Amino acid sequence: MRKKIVAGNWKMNKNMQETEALLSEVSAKLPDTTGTVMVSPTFVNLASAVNHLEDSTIEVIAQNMHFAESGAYTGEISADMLLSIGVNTVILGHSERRAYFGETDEILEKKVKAALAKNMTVMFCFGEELADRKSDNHFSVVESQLKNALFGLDASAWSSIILAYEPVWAIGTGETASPEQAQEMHAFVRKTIATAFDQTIADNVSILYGGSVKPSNAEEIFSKPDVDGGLIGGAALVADDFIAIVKAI
Ligand code: G2H
Repeated sequence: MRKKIVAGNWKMNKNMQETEALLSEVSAKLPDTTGTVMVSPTFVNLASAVNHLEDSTIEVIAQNMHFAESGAYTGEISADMLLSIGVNTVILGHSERRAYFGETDEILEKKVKAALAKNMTVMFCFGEELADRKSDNHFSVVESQLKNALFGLDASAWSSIILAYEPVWAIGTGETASPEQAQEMHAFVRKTIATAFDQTIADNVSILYGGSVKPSNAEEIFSKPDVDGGLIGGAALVADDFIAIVKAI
């Protein structure tokens, strides 16, 4: 069965002391929830975050990883390194990785396969740019992102995949997709997966929405039948805002 998830993507924010402080506040204020709560500090603070949250239900996840096992890849992080500190879920394909670090569908397919080969869970991000939506190409762009990176996987891999639809025009802009736009795309994604694989896989995969989710809009977005929670950027950096969003699932 699919899970309800709220995940905080901290991006390149918070030094070590600030990370500890935010984790303490979030864990102290965490409400009882049937959903899964995840946070993703930067790489340098991941190991201490895992230790800090040892007695918490909050899961610590990574923002990225390299597809190679190990080797001469200066500045990169492998799946084994993440697993060795107790991190077994990784965000892949975030639009900022695609836009600023040249991550193509081909690279992402390799990363997804590398993570799954190590039994990690992948939170795979996808979404169209404003020009795609304006030209009415948003469905075909999303379909090709999913197809290129994920549709070559075995059906069994889907139990280790979480999807996150993040329309690029709504990321960090304050502009949010309407709950109807989110629902429409999430339903389309589920239908596309049902066609490529089967209905059970489509029904069981969690599809999160990301892009300027905040306390004031979370409940309405999460109330849509095909929206299973959110990937939260800016609002995850303020404990009270993040907690309010957790309460909305
Ligand atoms: C989208 C989102 C989290 P924000 O990138 O991944 O960020 O909520 O700041 O738009």
